[in-house]
Amino acid sequence: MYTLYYGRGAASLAIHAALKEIGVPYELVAVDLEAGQQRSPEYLRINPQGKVPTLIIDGRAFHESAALMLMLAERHPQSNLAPAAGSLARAEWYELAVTMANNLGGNFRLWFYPSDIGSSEGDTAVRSAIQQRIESMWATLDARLADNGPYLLGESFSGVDLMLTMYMRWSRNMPRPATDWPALKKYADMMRARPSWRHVTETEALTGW
Ligand SMILES: N[C@@H](CCC(=O)N[C@@H](CS)C(=O)NCC(=O)O)C(=O)O
Repeated sequence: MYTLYYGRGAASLAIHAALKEIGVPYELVAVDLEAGQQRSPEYLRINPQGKVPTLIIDGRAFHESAALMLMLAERHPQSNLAPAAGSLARAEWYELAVTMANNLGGNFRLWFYPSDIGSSEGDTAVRSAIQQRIESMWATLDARLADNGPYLLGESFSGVDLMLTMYMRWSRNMPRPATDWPALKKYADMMRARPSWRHVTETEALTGW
């Protein structure tokens, strides 16, 4: 049994959708980030960094959304989360997961939490640099999907599509959201119609996609 500690629309979103895709039983525990529940002594005991997600697997707590996606794919090889272990498609899948976590994950963290580096939303130079890095990734991924879609791995859906959809959603209030790029817009429409995505959207009561 899995237990996912999640924040609405947060980095837990892709893992929530992945659990739904696998079809295993899981429990959800909401962490109210706005109320600061992630810094409560109880939560810090299972996640000393005070962040979501935390996934409890067989009584042990694990963190980092990309790592959790990798773990779930490994634990459920029959699921649609990743291509066969050892295949070149799996190698490509690892590359995509790590690239997105490093680039989009890192830059979005700075976008939403500028105080991590002693900056603020008013620091236009830093803000614009982060925005450019994120937009450059959208351009790369847009070209990839236009050339060889409809999914990141071409014909087959996989867990990295849940990661990308989550990151794209986070850009919805940015000056140029991911959906400004045509292939990404088509991709978002397809992914948002996916039953697992619709399920997490409803369960987490997300608005504004
Ligand atoms: N690299 C981590 C990032 C986790 C993260 O920054 N989560 C945010 C929500 S998206 C969070 O917990 N924020 C609360 C806080 O930092 O106080 C992951 O992908 O799991």
